[in-house]
Amino acid sequence: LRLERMLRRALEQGEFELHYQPQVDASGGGLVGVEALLRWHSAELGMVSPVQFIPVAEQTGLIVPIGAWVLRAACWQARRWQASLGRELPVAVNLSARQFADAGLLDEVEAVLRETGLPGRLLELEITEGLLVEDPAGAAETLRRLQTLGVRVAIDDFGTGYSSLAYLKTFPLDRLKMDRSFVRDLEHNDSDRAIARAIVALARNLNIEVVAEGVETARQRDFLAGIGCHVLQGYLHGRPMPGDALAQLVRDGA
Ligand code: G
Ligand code: G
Ligand code: MN
Ligand code: NA
Repeated sequence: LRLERMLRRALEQGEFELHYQPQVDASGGGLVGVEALLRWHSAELGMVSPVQFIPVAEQTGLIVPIGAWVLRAACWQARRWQASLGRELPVAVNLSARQFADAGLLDEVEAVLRETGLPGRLLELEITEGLLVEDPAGAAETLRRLQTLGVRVAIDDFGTGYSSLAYLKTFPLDRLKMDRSFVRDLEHNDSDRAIARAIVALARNLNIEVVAEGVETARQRDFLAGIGCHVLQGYLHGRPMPGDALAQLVRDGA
């Protein structure tokens, strides 16, 4: 309850900030986009991890206004990059189940794109697989409408939830993010290598791009590039960083 009150205040006081983690092309290594990750600098608590406050925000429903802030801030940032860097940098935003189910989501996305002037194709929404399984009909309709806005959709943490492989062909999905639990032990674990290969093969056959998460070593990178994974994200290529730092990275040649 205390945290709920503090989260509400955080939104009013501007204590939230977005950091952006690079996503690079697995074959060339160039920057192809970023994932926006929420940070909370609490006046009282200091830095609080989203792992701690996102669940509270979800339980209390505060994730809806917080998520709306995230969406707007990320789109403005991508728009500013487009203007200042002279190049397009797609931004991926995490959506919680509650936001995805919210009746206002589509109007909100449409309004933010209009307000910022960001082309829909430069916005990607990350959702988890569970939410497709829970309400397939509703999800299909929401995804279809997002697609008409040009907004891309990625399945986050792929392979950890209630997977139904059937939904991969049923829903209009653009990307699949291989969960970092499969990436972590790639060098030592035969099963993880087999799973990674299978995920990439499946996605490629369905024309879905694969992003590997949590890439920390050159060996993981080389293996993933070798099996045909399209995009890599992880500390090897960059930690989540403020928008200005990311712009500097691009100016330095990323
Ligand atoms: O960046 P970090 O490792 O601290 O993120 C931890 C978790 O918080 C991740 O699972 C990530 O998806 C989630 N998260 C980060 N930012 C957001 C956000 O803006 N919205 C939602 N719903 N989840 C987020
Ligand atoms: O659940 P989601 O994929 O949205 O979470 C992304 C989270 O993963 C963020 O909290 C981010 O800080 C974290 N992360 C990003 N790259 C790495 C990495 O290379 N290793 C580890 N352990 N975590 C990472
Ligand atoms: Mn994510
Ligand atoms: Na993930």
